[in-house]
Amino acid sequence: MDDELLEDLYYYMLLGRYFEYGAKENYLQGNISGFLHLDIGQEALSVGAMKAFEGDVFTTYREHVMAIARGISIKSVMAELFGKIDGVSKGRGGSMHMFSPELNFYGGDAIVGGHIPNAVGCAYARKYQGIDTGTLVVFGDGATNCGAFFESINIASVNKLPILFLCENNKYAIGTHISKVSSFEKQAQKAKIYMPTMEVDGMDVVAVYETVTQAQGYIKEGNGPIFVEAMTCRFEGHSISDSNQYRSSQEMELCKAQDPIEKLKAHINKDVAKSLEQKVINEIEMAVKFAKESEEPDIKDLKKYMYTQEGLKHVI
Ligand SMILES: Cc1ncc(C[n+]2csc(CCOP(=O)(O)OP(=O)(O)O)c2C)c(N)n1
Ligand SMILES: [Mg+2]
Repeated sequence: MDDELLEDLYYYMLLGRYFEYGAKENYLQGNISGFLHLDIGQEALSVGAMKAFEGDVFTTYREHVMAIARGISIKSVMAELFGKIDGVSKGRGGSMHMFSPELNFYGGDAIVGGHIPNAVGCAYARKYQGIDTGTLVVFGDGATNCGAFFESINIASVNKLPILFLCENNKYAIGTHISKVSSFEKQAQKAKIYMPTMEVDGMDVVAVYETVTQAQGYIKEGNGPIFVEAMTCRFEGHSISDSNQYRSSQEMELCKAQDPIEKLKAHINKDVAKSLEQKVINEIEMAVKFAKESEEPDIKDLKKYMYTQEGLKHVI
């Protein structure tokens, strides 16, 4: 991998990490309300996958960093968290609903596993249209216990749909350890009778980038669906209101020792790393300022955008 790409991956992981720090701080100050699921620790997966994959993307609710790595500006992601009109979803979606049809990014879903059938429908449409770039759907380990997941892998397999199922296995669904709700530690076990599966270290951005590139190559050749499982680890509680007390300090130490940003930093020129960090800090400050200064949506527009409008033309 060349230095330019490595620096780009590093920059986006750092931007994502500082974005989440900014979001957390502003939530605690009362500037952001509603749900907030932070991606701190899981940036390698979010950035590696978004940078590698070219087609349509459906994500989980833990999606700020994916939205940013996909190309949505940090100003409009931050303004969305603040519920302001300059937000990417015009302040109507919040943390779990970043949506940009221009970037083929159909965002998160508050219903665990609910977006997986939507992504399968999109892959079906793309196959019908003769578009081969494929659809990427990202979901957690917990989502693989939903009926919708099993129905989706079955339909994708029987129709040989161009879809990449990417499981973000952080071993927890809120505070429930995977061993209590899943017969398998590795969720690929559930998919492998339907399609080929791959496993990747989700704390290594280069490995994620390369694996997703390879998996996209497979679906582009018309082979049908593929399942990738990325083993990862979140550094914070499930959401801002979860104090993470169900994980021991020893478990957290092991988790943080795998910090994907620190791992990549060792391969980045020191001066470059330093200047990127300063750039990121300035950008986040500007994004917060932008979000604070942006207007609240007008109450008279409450029903606007509820039914089909311009944007949806890009989807179908
Ligand atoms: C259908 C449904 N059931 C339950 C919930 C509550 N809930 C929100 S997140 C979550 C855990 C999901 O865990 P996982 O899929 O592993 O994703 P992670 O948060 O670890 O990224 C649950 C049970 C929900 N939002 N939707
Ligand atoms: Mg999980």
